[in-house]
Amino acid sequence: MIQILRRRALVFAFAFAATGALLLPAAALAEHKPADPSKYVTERVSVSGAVQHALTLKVDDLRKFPPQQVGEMPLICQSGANMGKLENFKGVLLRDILNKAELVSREHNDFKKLVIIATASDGYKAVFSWNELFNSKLGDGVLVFFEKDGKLLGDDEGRIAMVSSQDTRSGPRHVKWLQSIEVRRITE
Ligand SMILES: Nc1nc2c(c(=O)[nH]1)N[C@H]1C(S)=C(S)[C@@H](COP(=O)(O)O)O[C@H]1N2
Ligand SMILES: [Mo]
Repeated sequence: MIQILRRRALVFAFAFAATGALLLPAAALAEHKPADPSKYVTERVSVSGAVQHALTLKVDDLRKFPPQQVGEMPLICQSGANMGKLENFKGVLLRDILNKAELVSREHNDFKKLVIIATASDGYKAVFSWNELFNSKLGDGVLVFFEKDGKLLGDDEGRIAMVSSQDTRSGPRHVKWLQSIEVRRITE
């Protein structure tokens, strides 16, 4: 009897280890490249929170802002790994979008407390501060983009994405499938 139980325990242990070995690499892969990216594709991005005018922008609405074109920039993961390049893409400044939405400021020091949270449809998030976007050169490189090589963005990151092109490691704030931009006052 004890032997049978031992054998069962062994079988369970093997089954557990084998499932783990299969699931772990799948989970690691899914973190970067989902099997079916089409379910994450976003057709519009919302702008909400501490703004005078909440916005919902489709690609055609984004085309109405002053265009920004980037020839190429390196994509470097948070780990330091080289992920290749982002090339020949077109977008608009996140700053221009926020200016259209008009940030809410009730008193002189409110802007310093604003954070801007970019969220993707897979739950991925990146954060900016008001000072980064409006009070530093970094803000000149923060783009919401929607075109590559003159074409709409593919399912792997589109139709709307974002990048902070002057970041040392540019992967983390390359937000694929951008869904929302939320302005929050950190004391709230
Ligand atoms: N929506 C979303 N954007 C994301 C990610 C993600 O998981 N979801 N991963 C980030 C990371 S960690 C990197 S390095 C870059 C490049 O990823 P890629 O090579 O899969 O395009 O995308 C970034 N943008
Ligand atoms: Mo990354």
